[in-house]
Amino acid sequence: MSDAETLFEKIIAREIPAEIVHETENTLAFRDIQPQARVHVLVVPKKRYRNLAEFAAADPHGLAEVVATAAKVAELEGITTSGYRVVFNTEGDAGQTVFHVHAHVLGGEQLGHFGT
Ligand code: D5M
Repeated sequence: MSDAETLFEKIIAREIPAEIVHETENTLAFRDIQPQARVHVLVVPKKRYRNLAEFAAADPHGLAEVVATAAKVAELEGITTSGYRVVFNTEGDAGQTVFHVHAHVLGGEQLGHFGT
């Protein structure tokens, strides 16, 4: 893993602004600056891992906390019943651009279906 700081560390440190919607001891949830749905929130662990693979291998309990925070965000946003999607873009083909693992929580409208 590269040691280069990402902008998410700066958001966690409150060095750059973000619209924070929820915080726990080990996670932070804030609105995506380029929303792809009416509700689009990112959930990050405060400790940095490059991607889902590194996070799952090094800290499965932390991963469970991030997923639980994603579910909490859905509850706070009022989309638990209407439905939502949780996505971890991982590396190049998935279009990961920020190499501090994050879950996208998407909902608040009918989402495009993928798969068959
Ligand atoms: O997702 C990275 C996401 O991070 C992408 O949807 C835009 C979002 N982003 C970029 N800069 C910011 C700031 N400053 N605040 C909030 N959200 C931001 P990826 O899965 O890596 O493509």
